[in-house]
Amino acid sequence: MTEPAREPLTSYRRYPEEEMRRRARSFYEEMRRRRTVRDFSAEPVPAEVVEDCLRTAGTAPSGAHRQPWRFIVVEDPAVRRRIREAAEGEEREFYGGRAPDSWLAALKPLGTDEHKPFLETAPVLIAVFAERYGEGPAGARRDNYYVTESVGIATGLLVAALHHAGLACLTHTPSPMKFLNTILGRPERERPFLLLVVGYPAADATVPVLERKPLAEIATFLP
Ligand code: IYR
Repeated sequence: MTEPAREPLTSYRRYPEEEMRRRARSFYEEMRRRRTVRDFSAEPVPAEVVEDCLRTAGTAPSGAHRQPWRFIVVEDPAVRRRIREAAEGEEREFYGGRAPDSWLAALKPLGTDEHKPFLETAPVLIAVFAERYGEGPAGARRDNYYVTESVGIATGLLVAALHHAGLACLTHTPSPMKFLNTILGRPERERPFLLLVVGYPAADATVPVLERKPLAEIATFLP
C-alpha cells in the first residue's frame, strides 16, 4: 500500500510575541464591532467580495476533510420572494403558537416577529447546506463525519469574513426550512443549515442593546 502524500508545513507563520499580542488584540477589536443586522439596504454588493468570503469559509477544518458545506448564493428577486413567502409562512406558525412562551419571551429583546422583509430587501442570500453524505464511486453513498460541527465552523468563518470585508449579515434560521431544498433544487442528502442574509446595513439601521459575556463567564482557566 502506498503512503498518503505529505508535504512540509510551509504556510504557517510564527510571529514574535509582541506581534502576536498586537494581532490577537486587533482581531478582537475588529470582531467585537460585528453586529447582527436586520435592517438592510438594497444596494448591491460586489460579487468578488462574496466569492472571496466563501473561499474563506471553505478553509474551515472538517471531519475527515470531507468539506461537507454547500453555499447557494441567491440574488434573483423572484427566488428571494419565494423564500420570503415560505419563511414567513413558517414564522407565522412559530410566533402564532408553535413556539413555547418561554422561547417567545427570550426573543422579546430582539424584537423579531413573523415579518421577514430583509429576505427581499438585502441583495444576497446565502443558503448554507450541510451535506449529510457524499457520492462515492459509482454513485455509492460516502459518509461524511462531524457534519454539523464542520458546517458550523465554516459558517462562523463566513460571518467573520463578511464582517472583515465590510458587509453586514444576519444568521436566519426559519424552522423548519426544508422548503429551501425545494426552492433551490437541492438533493435530499443536503440538509438546510442556515440562511445568511448579506448586504449593507440600511442608513437608519438599529440594533438591540446587548451585552457580551465577559471572558471570565465564557472561559475557565484551570490552575
Ligand atoms: N426563526 C425565528 C425565531 C428566532 C429564533 C431565534 I433562537 C433567534 O435568535 C431569532 C429568531 C425568526 O427568525 O424570527
